[in-house]
Amino acid sequence: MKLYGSFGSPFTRRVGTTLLLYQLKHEHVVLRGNIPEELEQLKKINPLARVPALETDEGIALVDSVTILDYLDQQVGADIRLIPQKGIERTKILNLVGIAAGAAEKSVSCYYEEGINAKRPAEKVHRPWVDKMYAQTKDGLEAIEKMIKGPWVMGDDLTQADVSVVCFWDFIKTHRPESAPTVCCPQIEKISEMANLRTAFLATNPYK
Ligand SMILES: N[C@@H](CCC(=O)N[C@@H](CS)C(=O)NCC(=O)O)C(=O)O
Repeated sequence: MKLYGSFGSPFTRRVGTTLLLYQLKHEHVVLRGNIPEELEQLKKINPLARVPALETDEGIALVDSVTILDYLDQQVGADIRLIPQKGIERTKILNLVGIAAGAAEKSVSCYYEEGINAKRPAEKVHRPWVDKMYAQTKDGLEAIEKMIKGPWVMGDDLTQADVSVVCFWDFIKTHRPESAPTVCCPQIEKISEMANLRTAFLATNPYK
């Protein structure tokens, strides 16, 4: 298997961390969309030219981290997979991961709107829209904060909820400007600290 993308992308990082937790043999190919030659290479694998992308051993190119994680879950046993195959716990994890991914998507959009990585000239930024996205990220994360059972997101066991929330939180915390409303999530922060002591998270952590 080949994973394309850099761990600066929280969506790529959650796939990379899952691959390591599952101990699945793979190659990591760092592709950055802001480098023209790397973007061309990426387009051959993902028509959307986004990361992550995963090339399976059968030669199938998978795009979107949700699809990739679903594929990885099918490569390991029921006792290892981070999202159960069926049942209400599966639904709860997917729901929580969906909220976290939504919060992260809004944060990534803000990252492209303003700051040193902005794709838009400062005078063309539409302030109300950007502020709404900062609020969506905050509200999504603070909703998750209330859902945390402890010590991990869903209780005693580490699940995909932890992998995704930690990868998204670390990105959001790092890139959120001081001018944006503060996000208060002490429990998520604690889980991030706990997770980042583990090899699979540490190896993919671009901020260490
Ligand atoms: N829903 C996608 C989101 C992927 C995504 O937004 N990737 C960003 C980097 S974090 C990207 O490649 N953006 C470049 C672009 O959209 O042109 C997933 O879960 O994989």
